[in-house]
Amino acid sequence: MSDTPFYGPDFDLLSKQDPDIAEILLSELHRQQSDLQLIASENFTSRAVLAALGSTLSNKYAEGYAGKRYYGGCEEVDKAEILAIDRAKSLFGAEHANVQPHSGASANIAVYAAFTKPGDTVLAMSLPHGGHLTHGSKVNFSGKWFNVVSYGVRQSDELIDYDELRDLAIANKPKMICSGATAYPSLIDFEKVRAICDEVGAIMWVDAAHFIGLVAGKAIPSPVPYADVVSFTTHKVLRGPRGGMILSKAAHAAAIDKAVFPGMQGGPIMSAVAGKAVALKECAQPSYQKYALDVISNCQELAKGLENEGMRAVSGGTQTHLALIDIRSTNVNGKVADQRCGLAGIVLNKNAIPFDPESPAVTSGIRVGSAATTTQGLGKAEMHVIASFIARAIATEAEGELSQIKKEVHALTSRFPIYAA
Ligand code: DSN
Repeated sequence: MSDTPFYGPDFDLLSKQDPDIAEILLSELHRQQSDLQLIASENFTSRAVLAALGSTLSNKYAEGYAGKRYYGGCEEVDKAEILAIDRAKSLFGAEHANVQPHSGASANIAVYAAFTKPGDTVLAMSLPHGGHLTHGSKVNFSGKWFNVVSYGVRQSDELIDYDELRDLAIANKPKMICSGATAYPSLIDFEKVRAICDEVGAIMWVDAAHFIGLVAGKAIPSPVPYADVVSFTTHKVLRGPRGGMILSKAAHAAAIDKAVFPGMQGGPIMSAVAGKAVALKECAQPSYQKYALDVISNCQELAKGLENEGMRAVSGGTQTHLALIDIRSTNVNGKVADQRCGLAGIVLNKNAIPFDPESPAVTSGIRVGSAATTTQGLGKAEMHVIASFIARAIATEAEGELSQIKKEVHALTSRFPIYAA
């Protein structure tokens, strides 16, 4: 296919063998290239990572760990896993790394398995205040199997209330305290959380999925020196392959490794493990450190732009890669805003704001992130253009105007090509 230089000869082969799937791959590439990707948990991984993902390592079963596998023929994949582990330990200054979790949720299941038993009490951030399903939602294993007590943010400033957290910890004596969220735009005070964990004898677990890329780029403080265990995904700001990872103190290494395999997973996805190694090498470059700083400044600019358009950034702005926007001033709810933006070629998600009067399926907010657009090369000026696109899209249900915005979105993204020839 002449317009798919990115995919190369293997794509030509696929096009002949399975045109249906080839067409989907092509359409998805075009969607990612032309629309604005503002989902805070997404990014554009490098071609080098994609090459590792699409490699023959996908064929290999490697249950166990390097040098202690349950299958023969693991000499080469062992090398990839050892490189990934060494790079993770070096990048984050961690005593131990497990690079096998298939996803963030898988990594979190392993953390529960390593440190708790069903029925134990765990303290974690409530989902409506920005937490995650695996932090105790009643529809998730965490909420079904554990006694999860939730903490939230203060209504006055929408920041974590560490006094409330300490009071809850003293009252409930949790086995483990989880910090980390999917929609919290501010930094977490890990020193304070460590002090609370020490006071009540709890394991300190940080689910760093959202912000670990900013830590890797040395743009925000690291939880690694404080936490017993840090879990995360590798595909958000970190810009690696879809997958998970766990860092821990050396004292917890055996428990973590046993919890991942054979506790929770069988064979690791070795192509993804190799992809993680590639991404970690990229993250150690000075250019990635600049990227991480740019992600934050772009997101701050986007939040300012949306505030200039009359919307309100939760907690007054952002110190990270994501902003949570209260859009009640527009008289449009999150669900409708999400749909209208989608029709205008702006991909974001509706999101509950703290103390949201609307249901989780409707919400009063949107969440925007700058990881992907920053990879694409957009800067501060473009963030203000994006804010005006979002404001115009939310304000109209007219198909003509939404199509017009989409044209302008595509004109903008065409100036910042990704995965180009
Ligand atoms: N689904 C991710 C997010 O969008 O934040 C969290 O796992």
